[in-house]
Amino acid sequence: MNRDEIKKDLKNILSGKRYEHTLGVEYTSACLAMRYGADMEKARMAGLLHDCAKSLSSEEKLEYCKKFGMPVSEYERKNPELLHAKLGACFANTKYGISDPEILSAITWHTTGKPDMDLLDKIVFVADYMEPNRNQAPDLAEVRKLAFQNLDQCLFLILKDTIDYLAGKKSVTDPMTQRTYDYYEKELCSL
Ligand code: DGI
Ligand code: FE
Ligand code: FE
Repeated sequence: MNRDEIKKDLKNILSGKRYEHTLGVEYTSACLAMRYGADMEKARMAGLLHDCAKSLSSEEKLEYCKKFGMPVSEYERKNPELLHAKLGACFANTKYGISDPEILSAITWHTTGKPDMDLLDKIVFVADYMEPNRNQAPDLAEVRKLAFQNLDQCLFLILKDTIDYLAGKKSVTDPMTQRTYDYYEKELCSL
């Protein structure tokens, strides 16, 4: 599908708010790609599709994982919401015809991050958190400024705030979110 066809489909399957968020992540990913010299078209496409599996119920998510033969960790089984990222990459590939591994990787890791992310992974991760329609998260002004100054420091601040937020909700942090945090803590401290 081309971008217009993808947008039309997303408008149909996502709620109005989620669709607006999706467009926000598309634009913000494009801006960060301009700043850091990433491929802008890939950034836009990854931003556009990152939440394409978000509207499925938890049961449907688990069902599709089975269908795609996608392994589900113990933690994901308890928090199926997290699966929208990996499933999003499956749909980007099978339903929307995206085969570019960098785009699929950015969609896959947009919620938890992962250690040693590629530039496009980082861009979509950060854009998802700070796109203009977001207004709940702490430190948003600082995150938005830092995003254009130092992408790794920005990434680390988001991970820290996410882990603090989850601790406040008494939720357990996904092992991958924690590994990502630990990796970037080490990396930034060794500079
Ligand atoms: O899909 P979005 O809402 O746009 O954003 P997202 O894909 O980053 O998902 C955000 C939610 O995911 C937010 O409520 C925090 C949650 N999240 C991120 N890391 C973890 C997590 N939730 C759990 N339970 N564990 C995590 O490690
Ligand atoms: Fe998401
Ligand atoms: Fe999102």
